[in-house]
Amino acid sequence: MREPGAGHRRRKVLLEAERQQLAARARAVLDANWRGSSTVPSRSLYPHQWSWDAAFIAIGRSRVEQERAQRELESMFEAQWSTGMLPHIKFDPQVPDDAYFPGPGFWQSDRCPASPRGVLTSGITQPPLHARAALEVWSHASDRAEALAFLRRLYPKLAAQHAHLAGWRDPEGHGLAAIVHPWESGQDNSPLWDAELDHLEIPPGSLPPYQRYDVRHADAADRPSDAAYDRYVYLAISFREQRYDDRALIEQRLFCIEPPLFNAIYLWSELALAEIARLVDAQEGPHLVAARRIRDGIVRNLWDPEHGRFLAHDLRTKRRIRKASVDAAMPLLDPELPEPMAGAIVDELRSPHFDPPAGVEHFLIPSYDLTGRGFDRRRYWRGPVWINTDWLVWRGLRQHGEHDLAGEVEGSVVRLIERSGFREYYDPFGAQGYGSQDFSWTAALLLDVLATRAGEARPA
Ligand code: 2M8
Repeated sequence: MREPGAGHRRRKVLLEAERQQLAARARAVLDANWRGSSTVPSRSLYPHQWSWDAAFIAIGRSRVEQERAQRELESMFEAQWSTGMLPHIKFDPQVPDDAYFPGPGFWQSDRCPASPRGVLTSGITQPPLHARAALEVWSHASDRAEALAFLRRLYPKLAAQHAHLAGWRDPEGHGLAAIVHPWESGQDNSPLWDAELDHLEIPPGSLPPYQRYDVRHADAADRPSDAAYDRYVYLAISFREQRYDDRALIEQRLFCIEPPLFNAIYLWSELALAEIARLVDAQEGPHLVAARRIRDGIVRNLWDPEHGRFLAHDLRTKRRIRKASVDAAMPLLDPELPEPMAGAIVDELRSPHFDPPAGVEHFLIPSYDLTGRGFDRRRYWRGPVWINTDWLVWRGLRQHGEHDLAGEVEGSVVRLIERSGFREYYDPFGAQGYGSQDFSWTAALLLDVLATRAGEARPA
């Protein structure tokens, strides 16, 4: 293994004034994206509320403003379906129809009996980071009584969200949750999903004409290809015909995958749910049992001993997807991940798959294997560095005592933002920013990193 920590990647030394200035800029981004009761990920590209974005945003916001952090999560849960499913988008009725595709007219959630009255949403979900976010909001709160009341209001909704995943998304009883669409993964355009999308046959005439609006707000070279979009739309239309009935979505097996990222977050949140249950005088036991099941599912079904790495498991082909992505590092979020597995993740992050030879200026952590077929340094989820996946891995590394690598990831986060602003994603080599500008989770998670660092700098 090579010497870790090329100079440009080490933990960035920040003067207090620089830290405060960066934090003020981050807060200004969040304030500009605030819409009265929630935050848009981006004013141009994503003008509604997104599910896992809301969780990241609440985590960062809780460092500076308890009330808005709570509001962010409570607003998102107004979109929850009676099945417990938390949709991946809650639409803002004030936003014109041609501001985002696919919008509410495409999803037609109001035709589904389980959707919430008077709130238009998508019909699929996203990684369940919300219980963890709620716990973070509570733990940073200055008004503890208000934070406890917030947890009491949210707890049954969070529990229903998890019960939906356990009850409907685990057809094989693996203890894991399966996703039915790349949009559910959060890493929509990752090469991880290529083979499954290629396998989809779109019957002639089944795809209505549609207009992409994303390429009006971002360079087409940064965004998914038209061929990928056709497949996303085809899957969503097939689900719409079934009124997004989970049983049908799972049974069809059009796209049905158990990814490490989704499930590691699910586990991390289930552990948070146990803590929340304790705080609100509910039973923590069922959540600890559920967490154990998810942990066993991850270790039994997603660990590939041959490659020494976690891999997504495809329920259609019954095979693991043998590709390396940042997704594979997420089981570090489990505090009880067996040490040899945690060690294998760290070794892989330091290998040429994610870390080019010393001397080449680069930033951690590319979203996809630098040596893999399909790697693209600028295209959405196919290689660029994303601050949310960096932040998740950073938290996981710290939890496992891997402070050197955590410091390098933190250094990359700070340098990327200093060089290129609050972008949606960044070139792992040139630091150039891509996708949207003034992107909310980039700003929010920087606030968390800076606050963590300030807390550590304070004398005990
Ligand atoms: C991206 O996904 C949306 C679809 O949900 C899109 O491309 O239109 C992804 O990066 C996703 O993870 C994220 O939640 C969303 C909003 O930031 O954008």
